[in-house]
Amino acid sequence: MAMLSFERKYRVRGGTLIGGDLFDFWVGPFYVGFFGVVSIFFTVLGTLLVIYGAALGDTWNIWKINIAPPDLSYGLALAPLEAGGLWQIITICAVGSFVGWMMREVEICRKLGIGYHVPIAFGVAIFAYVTLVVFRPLLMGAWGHGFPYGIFSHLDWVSNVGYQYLHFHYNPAHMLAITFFFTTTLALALHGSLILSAINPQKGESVRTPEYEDTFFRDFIGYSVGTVGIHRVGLILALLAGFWSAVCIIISGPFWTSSWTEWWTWWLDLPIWS
Ligand code: 07D
Ligand code: U10
Repeated sequence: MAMLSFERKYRVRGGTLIGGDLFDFWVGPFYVGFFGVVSIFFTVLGTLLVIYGAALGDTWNIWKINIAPPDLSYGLALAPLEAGGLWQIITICAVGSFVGWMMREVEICRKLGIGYHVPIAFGVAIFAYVTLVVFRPLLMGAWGHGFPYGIFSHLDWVSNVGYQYLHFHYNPAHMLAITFFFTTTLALALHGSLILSAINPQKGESVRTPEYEDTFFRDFIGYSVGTVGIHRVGLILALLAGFWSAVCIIISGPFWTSSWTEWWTWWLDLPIWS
């Protein structure tokens, strides 16, 4: 089917969550929708505020531009614009833009009658971000605990916060998150290479069916998770990576204040040793 004729078939009105027919149209290839407008609004405003914040700072070096959150002394209050207030408004814009983007995905799913897997997956990424800049600062009593918006500055923040707990590698949830991130790349490497090996043959050779893919893994490791299954595995691994990332940072401070190496003394304290 030519691109335009299939677009005509699938681009149906309705399925919107808010506003009815308002903004229920496409601009070129992009669906707009109420949430598209919301997302673009916050993205443009947030970006302009970042540029304004950079102009207030002392560098245009892209690596060093930094929009810092308020000093801890402001607690959970609003801060003056140039003393962290910009960071606070930019954070609102970021959350508005990400959530708008996710809701736009929901509306497109509704139009197409497909599952909500994509917006749910994006929701987990948003959850990790909101944990860093909203939930943890709220629990710790100051917006100053959010991370600064800047390339080097956010790296410095990660390093400093990591060393506040002496050795962040010993954080068990951080271990899990990293394990899931790495396992996700393993799963995608296996899946991408398996698919290409079967459906991208040399000239003159035929494309192989999914049975060949199954058989490769049955011969190789005695088990195949299957063509639908590998996508379930991939999605759940990736979502758990984001989820445990959020957990690893929310427990650092609000629920565990000493070094993460010390957490492991529960092992030495087990009654079986005495
Ligand atoms: C947060 C992203 C959400 C994204 C959204 C969308 C746009 C649009 C558009 C450019 C969750 C954004 C969209 C902006 C842009 C255009 C076109 C995803 C998020 C909503 N660590 N560590 C993690 C490793 C160490 C520390 C996570 C590894 C040290 C702290 C992950 C190592 C110390 C924190 C991770 C390692 C330390 C983390 C990050 C190795 C420092 C966190 C991924 C090999 C001395 C952070 C929730 C993430 C976290 C985090 C990995 C080492 C400290 C698991 C592999 C030992 C303080 N570390 N780390 O969160 O959990 O993804 O945040 O050494 O806060 Mg760590
Ligand atoms: C493909 C395909 C396709 C198919 C296919 C396939 C690719 C076309 C046709 C083929 C695919 C498959 C066959 C599937 C492939 C599978 C994968 C890619 C990977 C899947 C992996 C999983 C589902 C599981 C991953 C699990 C993870 C990441 C979590 C693991 C966690 C741990 C090991 C624990 C880590 C320890 C931590 C964090 C410390 C904290 C500890 C505690 C909280 C308590 C427990 C700890 C102790 C008590 C300490 C003591 C420790 C001990 C004793 C050691 C324990 C050691 C362990 C290892 C557990 O394309 O389509 O179809 O078929």
